[in-house]
Amino acid sequence: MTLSFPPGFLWGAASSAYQIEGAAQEDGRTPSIWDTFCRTPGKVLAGDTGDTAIDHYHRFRDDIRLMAGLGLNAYRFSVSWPRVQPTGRGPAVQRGLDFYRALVDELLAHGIRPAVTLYHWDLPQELEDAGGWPQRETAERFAEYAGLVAGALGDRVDLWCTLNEPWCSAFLGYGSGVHAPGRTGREAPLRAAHHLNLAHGLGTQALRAALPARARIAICLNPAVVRARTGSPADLDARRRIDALANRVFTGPLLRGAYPDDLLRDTAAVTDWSFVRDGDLATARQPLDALGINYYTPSLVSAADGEDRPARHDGHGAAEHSPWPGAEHIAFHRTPGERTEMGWTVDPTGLYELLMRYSREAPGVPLYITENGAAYEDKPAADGTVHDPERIAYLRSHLAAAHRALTDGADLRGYFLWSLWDNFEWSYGYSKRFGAVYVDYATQARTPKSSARWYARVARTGQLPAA
Ligand code: PNW
Repeated sequence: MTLSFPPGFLWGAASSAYQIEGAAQEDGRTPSIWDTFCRTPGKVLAGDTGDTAIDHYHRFRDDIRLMAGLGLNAYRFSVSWPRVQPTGRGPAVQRGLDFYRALVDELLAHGIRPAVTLYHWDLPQELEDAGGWPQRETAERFAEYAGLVAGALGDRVDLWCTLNEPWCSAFLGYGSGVHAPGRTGREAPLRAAHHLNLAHGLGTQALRAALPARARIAICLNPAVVRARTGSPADLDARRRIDALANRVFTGPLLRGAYPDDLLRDTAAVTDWSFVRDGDLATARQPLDALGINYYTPSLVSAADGEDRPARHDGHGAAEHSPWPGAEHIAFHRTPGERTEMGWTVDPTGLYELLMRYSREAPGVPLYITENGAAYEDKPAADGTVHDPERIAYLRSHLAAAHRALTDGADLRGYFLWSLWDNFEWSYGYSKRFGAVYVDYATQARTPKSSARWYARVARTGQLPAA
């Protein structure tokens, strides 16, 4: 059966600055924590960096033409903080802002709605040197930066996202250390999470002050779908603890203005939370115009003592350090079923569950799927075409799950495929391909895969055909 999506539904794709732009040393851009991390031996597979990436900085006009040819009506990209404000402080660099204005103009000229993410993990290195996200000042600097970008793009962008996946910034960046800046610790990720919540609040205030009333401000979370291996009280408690550290550590402050009591109890041996100052939680809880949900795969946990190590939060190797402060004893298990090239199980029901959960927890707040997609081992055939039926099946099943959530009352407004092009996949470098468009990194040639053509048809018609 063909499934119809509502008129006005956004059909987009998502990307982030460091993963696609390249031009790392051009026009006044300075290093971010990812430039530094990539130069630290052993952190990124094969020593890959985003120095050139897919050279989108120079090829954006062609890239947008291709996007328009695929019939997309929205595009989510991120602004590189060190391109706009190289030291993380002080005035903006005009050439940096000019790039994003030109990009936005090109999108609008092709009828594509821009959705801007302010922070997709590329903190200016100078701010990390001053302490990074575990320090309060970083949240204040973020609000200032948000105001600069809003001043430059506010007349033509009406969809804004403050932070992308603050869980990854806090817990992979300062807990397990598999993401930049590669620090490990137990209290540091919780301090970072708090300052990210504060940054969202202060940043939203700065955006509201600078943007016209029609602007819509959101945050993009990667909520974990946490399943317990058995129904035993111990396994259910493991699920509760991971849910607190993965999800409610953000949605508590953002939606309710408080950290959950069970989280405070679970982490009492790690921190006294004295870095939370009066008023911070009220600041974090700003009215949200939308909530972005990034979803790839669920997690399966048990209270058992770590026989079967996590496949999921490991960077490209085995994480030596747990990203779960106070819950290090909890075991993560491989979920049953078919897997993508990341080793992530294909489980569209997880997406349905998230959409229904956040419909309940954030009543009245429109939802967007701001990332969803899969990596597969794509290879061009002899005639140069790239055939990726697994990706089509992945997208189809997840769009069907999204449709089911719509039918069941979720206020879902759009879907952004991760990602339009193959790109720099963080600690995996260029070894994992998430694109609907194949990129030959030697020539920078772009070749739409069969999934791009399939998705284009869905986007153009608003109809999901039966398999
Ligand atoms: C997200 N984890 O990253 C990001 O927003 C994208 O930039 C990225 O390319 C995409 O998903 C695919 O990985 C994640 O270990 C990276 O839980 C790691 C995790 C989650 C999300």
